[in-house]
Amino acid sequence: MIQLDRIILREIRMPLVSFFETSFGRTTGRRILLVEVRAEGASGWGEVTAPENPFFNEETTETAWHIITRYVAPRVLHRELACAAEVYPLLTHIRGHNMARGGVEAAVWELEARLLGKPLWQHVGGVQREIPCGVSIGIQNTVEELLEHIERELAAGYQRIKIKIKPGWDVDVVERVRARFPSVRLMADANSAYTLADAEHLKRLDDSYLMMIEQPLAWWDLYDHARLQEQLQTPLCLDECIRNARLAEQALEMRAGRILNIKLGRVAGFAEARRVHDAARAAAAPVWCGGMLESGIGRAHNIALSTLENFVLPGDVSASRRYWQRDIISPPVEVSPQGTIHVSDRPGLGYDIDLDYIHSITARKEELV
Ligand code: OSB
Ligand code: MG
Repeated sequence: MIQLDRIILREIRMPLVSFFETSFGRTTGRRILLVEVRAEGASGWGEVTAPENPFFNEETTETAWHIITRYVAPRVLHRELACAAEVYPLLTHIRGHNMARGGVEAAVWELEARLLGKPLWQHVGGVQREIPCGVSIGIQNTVEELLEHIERELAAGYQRIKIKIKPGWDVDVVERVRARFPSVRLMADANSAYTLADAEHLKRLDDSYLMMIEQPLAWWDLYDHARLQEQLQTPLCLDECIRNARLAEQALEMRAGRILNIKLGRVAGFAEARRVHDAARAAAAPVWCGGMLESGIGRAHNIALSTLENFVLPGDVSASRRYWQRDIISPPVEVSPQGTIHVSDRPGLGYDIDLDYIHSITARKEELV
């Protein structure tokens, strides 16, 4: 049984070591909400993965602050929870805002793991001790710069390269990357930059034998993804569209894609992420773990999630140093020369939280009791 006596919400500001650009815009620094939940004198930590602007989905750092303080905290504080898995159903009355809900939900899982003295990855049902890693490389100013970035990440050992595409930065760029790196495991992510009217253009990507094309069409549109998939040889992978396990089942049933990217925040936490994972496994579809430019706390949660059995493809979970001069956990997340992360056996998150550093970059804080 868990009974939360306090939730502490902090907004931290962290500059990225280099800008990250997707089809919807460029990010140079993050405003991240950290959630600390307390019970029995112990703390659990979570991260809200909502970005600064509502361009990925409907959420932002600001909306998440509002939803957690006003609606999430009152529903979970002081309530007798049999286990962390009970948080999700308590919050379904709140429509959408999965990342806000998921930040709190994941913190409760972490707290529960700590109270049990178990590593979070084992507590959520993980089985893999070492996870395969890829990188997501944003849109660059020139193709030469993109090729240099790819070169560097391959030298570091990463097992697959994902590049961001948008109209005007797509087929030609992919072809040049493919020509330069003929045997690299390569994929492209469009973040909803196209419509079905672009099908003929997107078909040209088939010649570059990508592992998959991620979320080319609208963030809410499974139907058109199915129409597009039937015209493409390259598998589609869904990101934005997969907000819960039922949508995952429907997507796979209607063949809107053959692969799923699972993001903890996007599906409102570990309980639903596991159900999405199980739905994909039942449909024989592989999954991998997506990223949202997380700090070390969200990153550690992504590592735990990636240890589940059907996470068979390299994810967007990579070393802290690719994002931050200094991370808020220690040690920072490191990637082996083989492009893997070794999972920590320590209880909970598996990393120490650098509270002094968090304190120094906190822009606002609220204690909910
Ligand atoms: O679509 O996967 C995405 C970053 C921000 C928003 C959306 C996405 C991404 C990434 C980066 O691809 C993944 C990462 O390195 O954290
Ligand atoms: Mg994506």
